[in-house]
Amino acid sequence: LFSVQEGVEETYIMIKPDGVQRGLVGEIISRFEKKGFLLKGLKLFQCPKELAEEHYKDLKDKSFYPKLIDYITSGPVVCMAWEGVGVVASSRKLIGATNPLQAEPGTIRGDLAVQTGRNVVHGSDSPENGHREIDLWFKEGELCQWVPAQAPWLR
Ligand code: FUP
Repeated sequence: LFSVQEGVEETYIMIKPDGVQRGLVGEIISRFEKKGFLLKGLKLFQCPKELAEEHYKDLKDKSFYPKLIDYITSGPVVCMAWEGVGVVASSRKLIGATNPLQAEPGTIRGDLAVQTGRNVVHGSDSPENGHREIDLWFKEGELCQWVPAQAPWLR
């Protein structure tokens, strides 16, 4: 047994307010846990408007932007940092297409959502954005560096 270090990335995953209100928190966390990624940070958080605007700044000019900001700030979200080999692209696969009606069955959005504007979960779209978003949503001291006991079997 050996530990694979190459290609280790981190990604920011967030359960959006509809996921929290619908009681899907455990189900969604479970999919990342079972896949074998490593949870580095986790909190329930009421997002201030300024933070939502910074997170989605690239979408500022889109017609749906004001509604998106209202949605993300409408109730608590669950913020997570996950680590693993290829975790950014793999998480996007686990999450599924932006429009849940186009998301494959077996993906989180494919199984649990219907509307693009209520698509239950966010995942960073690149390793660079993974770092940017984890820095944005977590303060120093909120992330744990740890090695799980079963690491040799997964990593
Ligand atoms: P994704 O990376 O799958 O979260 O998708 P985007 O970054 O393109 O979009 C971010 C969020 O904007 C989506 F999760 C939902 C919202 N959105 C809309 O409300 N309408 C659209 O047409 C596209 C995105």
